[in-house]
Amino acid sequence: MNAQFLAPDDPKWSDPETARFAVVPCPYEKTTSYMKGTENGPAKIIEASDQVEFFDSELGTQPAERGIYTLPACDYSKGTVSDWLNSTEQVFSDLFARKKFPLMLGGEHTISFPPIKAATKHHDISILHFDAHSDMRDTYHGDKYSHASVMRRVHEVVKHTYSVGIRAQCKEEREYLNANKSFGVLYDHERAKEGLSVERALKFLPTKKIYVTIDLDYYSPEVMPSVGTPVPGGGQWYETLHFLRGIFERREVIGADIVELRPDHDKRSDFLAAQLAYKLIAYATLGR
Ligand SMILES: [Mn+2]
Repeated sequence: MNAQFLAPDDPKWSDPETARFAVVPCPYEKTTSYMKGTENGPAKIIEASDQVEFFDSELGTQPAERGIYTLPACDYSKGTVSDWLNSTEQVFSDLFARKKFPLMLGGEHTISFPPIKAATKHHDISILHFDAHSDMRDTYHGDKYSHASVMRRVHEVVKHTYSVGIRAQCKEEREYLNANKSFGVLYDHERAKEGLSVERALKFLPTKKIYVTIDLDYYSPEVMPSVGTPVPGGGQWYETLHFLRGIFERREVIGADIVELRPDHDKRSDFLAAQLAYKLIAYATLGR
């Protein structure tokens, strides 16, 4: 298996010194509650990236020429939750300090917290969050670092967030959201009726810089079946890309992650995740 995302064939496209983009595999899985297997997500996305074209047919450019290198996968085999979160945060803090654009591949959603926390130490950011679930329980099964609590932890370090595609939440999460006006939500029934509006999203993303976290269960299970907790409804490929491009054109996206792929026999999910990863890289080159 190739260890590099996209495996650029020209070595100067994957030189860690000059590359603009750093892909970080984070195969973290400690609290998944339904179907397990997200720890295999990063390797499968990298494997599928072999089939992604360097040329972007929408932009008419080869974003890979800006340089993409892949770090060794973070190691979660030994240690404690706080060791894993701290060591992961350090990896991203170093990348932000070196002015790289990090793209994290998960892993369960908990592992979005370390890169976001690292980002807040280098940039004033708002978070654009795609997910079927709010992930805003204060704790889940007594665990503060459960996948179901990750956005609650994010709210301890970031003031403004906008969540898209939400269609599964508990009463506590709704009350918490209603009481906090700086956390915007586009519920999935609203997306289905009114579509994704860049203008509406930007009202909740007031900072110049944005970090994007994408839990793949945001997507419709028809296009993204291989997730731990699929929920009916959800976004489609192009409507989401058009929306993302609008955000990238209006704000500076400084980093992103794609989490919760649970690979199975259905390779279309792995490929969607790999193509999405490269689209994020492509959009990040717009105007820069
Ligand atoms: Mn999630």
